[in-house]
Amino acid sequence: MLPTPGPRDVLVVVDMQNDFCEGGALAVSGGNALVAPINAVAARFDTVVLTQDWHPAGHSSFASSHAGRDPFTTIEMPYGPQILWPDHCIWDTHGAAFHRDLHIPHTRLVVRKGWDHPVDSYSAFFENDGVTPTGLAGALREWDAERVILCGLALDFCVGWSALDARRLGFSVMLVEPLSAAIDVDGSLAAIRTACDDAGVVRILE
Ligand code: VGL
Ligand code: ZN
Repeated sequence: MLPTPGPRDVLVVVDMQNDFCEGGALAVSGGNALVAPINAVAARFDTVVLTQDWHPAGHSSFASSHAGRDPFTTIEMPYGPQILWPDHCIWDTHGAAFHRDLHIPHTRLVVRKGWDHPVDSYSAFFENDGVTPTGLAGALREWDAERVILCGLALDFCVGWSALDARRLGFSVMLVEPLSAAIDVDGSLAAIRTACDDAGVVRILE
């Protein structure tokens, strides 16, 4: 069960965008069904942050940017291994827009990530090079946040990586699994659960 939110709790709703929901370019099964319960939970929090995956056309994380490469295969980037994805969340397209029924009018901050052509960004805090900040850590510190509660898409990538970085930054972290859905490529779901458990992320299971 999610505890009653306190004033130093921040809900981070990750990538609830058309391309990650059914019918989208990188659809995560179960995405649409999360919208209503996320709206309901968000209404209980004073502070809500949304993240938005936001890529330029031809982004380096797209398989289509690498001749002969298929989506869901891995290549070596200067910053390490990178899964190649179908083209998705291209800025200013319908796919990059938030789901039309996502309704969190008191959202305090929207963090866009993945906008830099050569570097992908799963985490809401750091790009996939592990060092380039998005700015969210600074905002949370300025707000004197203590605990970060995460949900959204996809559990095994952007939600999970954000949870691990939030722990690394010293926040208490909860990942709400019933308000998240996974892509699950090559064991990615099991891997992120293990990593979260090892890092002290509290996974809320119901
Ligand atoms: C995501 C793959 C590529 C996510 C974003 O939101 O989990 N996954 N871009
Ligand atoms: Zn992306």
